Formats: sequence, structure tokens, C-alpha cells
Amino acid sequence: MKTGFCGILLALVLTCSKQAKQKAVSPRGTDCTQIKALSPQASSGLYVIQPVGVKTPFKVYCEMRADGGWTVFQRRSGGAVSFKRNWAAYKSGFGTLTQDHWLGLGKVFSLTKDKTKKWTMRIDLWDHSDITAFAEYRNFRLGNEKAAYKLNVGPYRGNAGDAIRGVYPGVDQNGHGFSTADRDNDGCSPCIFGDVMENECAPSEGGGWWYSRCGSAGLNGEWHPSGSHIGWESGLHWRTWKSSEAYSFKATRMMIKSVPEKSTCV
Ligand SMILES: [Ca+2]
Repeated sequence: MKTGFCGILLALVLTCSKQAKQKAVSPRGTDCTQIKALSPQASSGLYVIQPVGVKTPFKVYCEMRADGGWTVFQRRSGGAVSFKRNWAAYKSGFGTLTQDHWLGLGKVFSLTKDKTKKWTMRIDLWDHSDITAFAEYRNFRLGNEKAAYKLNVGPYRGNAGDAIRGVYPGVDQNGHGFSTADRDNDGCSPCIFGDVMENECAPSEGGGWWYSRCGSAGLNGEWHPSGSHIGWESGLHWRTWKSSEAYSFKATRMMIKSVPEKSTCV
């Protein structure tokens, strides 16, 4: 009988502590995709995730869509949060999760290193007339810090064009390491663009990115308001969509969702 009583007591304690945890942020999961799968009614917002093999859980913004739960790792919508930052900041993350932010290369790496899943990256772009376009890449994965968080993407689909692989030959950002003003992995030593000679892409473009001879995609440059968003070398650009002249977007979002390795779904 004593054991029974203790069992009930234990169950009560566990239930209470579970409820207390759920009050803080609920539900939890290894990523936003799992949270959405377990709780189909879950709405977009802040959640705590703990990727497989990661000791310390961390907060992320989950974009809950009909096609799954997406873990957001970049958002731009204004100039309040500067993306002109060095390696340490791009590694650990900065900004406000519910607003403009960069989640951090370390956290994105900790998600995509889970070999039991494949990852799809989605990029959403908004121009200054609020027209949107998107690019999706299957088999998204980052290398570790030693490999400069090398970008790996598979097949592309979307209507924004494949700016990662670029407009011109030799500027493919796929397979390239991340660069910041204080960490140069851009493949320019120097690069010659017409009458311009470039040694480092990050300082001139304004933010960290997987620059490859600078390249056709770059969403971490300086944000420009409507009216001064055309004709800038820096800025938020995706040249396969807005290629006629340098065009800096009004807003951008980058996010990933997981697909179980054995799943036949895509
Ligand atoms: Ca260089």
C-alpha cells in the first residue's frame, strides 16, 4: 500500500513539474518540424528546442505552415538590427527572435548535423511592392566550425531562381565556407569585377555570408528603405530574381524543416 501511495505522490509531482514546464514554453521538440508534427494546431511563435545530441536547449522562432514546422534562422524587415558583425556574433547569433535576427551558425549546425534527418532550407523574399518570391533547397546542411560552416545544398525549386549557384560561372556559393569581416573564406585574392578589384566581400557587402567570389546571393548586407534600395552594392540581394540592377529587398526570411531520412515524402 505504501508503494502505491508513493507512486501516486510521484505521479502528482511529475504531473505538476510537467505542467510548470509547459507553462514556460510548450510544447518542446528536437526542432520546429517535430513540434508541429506532434501538435498540428501549434501556431507560429517562440518554442524551446533541443536538437539530438545537444546538451542545452535553446529558443527559436517556429514558422508553422501547412507544409510543416520551420525553424527560422534569419529574418530581416528593417534597419533596427545591424548585420554588420564579426565571426563570433554570426556563430552565436544576435537580434530578437520574434523580430529581426540571426539564430547563429552554431545552432543551425547543431540541427543539421543530425544524420537521421534530411533538411530543406526555404528562403522567402519580399520586394518593396510587397511581391514575394521563394527558393527552396533540399539536402541543406552546414559543415562544422573547422570547415567554416560550409554551405551544402541539394536540388533547388522555387520562383526566385537559384542565386546560391549564381548568375555567372565560377560564383557558386554551394560548398563554400562562411565569411565575415574578420574571417575571409570568399575565394577572392583578389577578384576582378570589370574595373573593380575586390579582396574581401564581407566588408563591402556589409554582413557575413557564404561568399564565393562574392556571388549572386547575399541577404545579410545593410538594409535599405524604399526609395534608396536600388543601385547599392551592399544590401539584401538575390540576383536571379532582381538582376537588372542592384536591388535590396524590403524583407527576407531563411528557415529549415526536417524530413526523416527514411521517409518517402519530399
Ligand atoms: Ca579574400
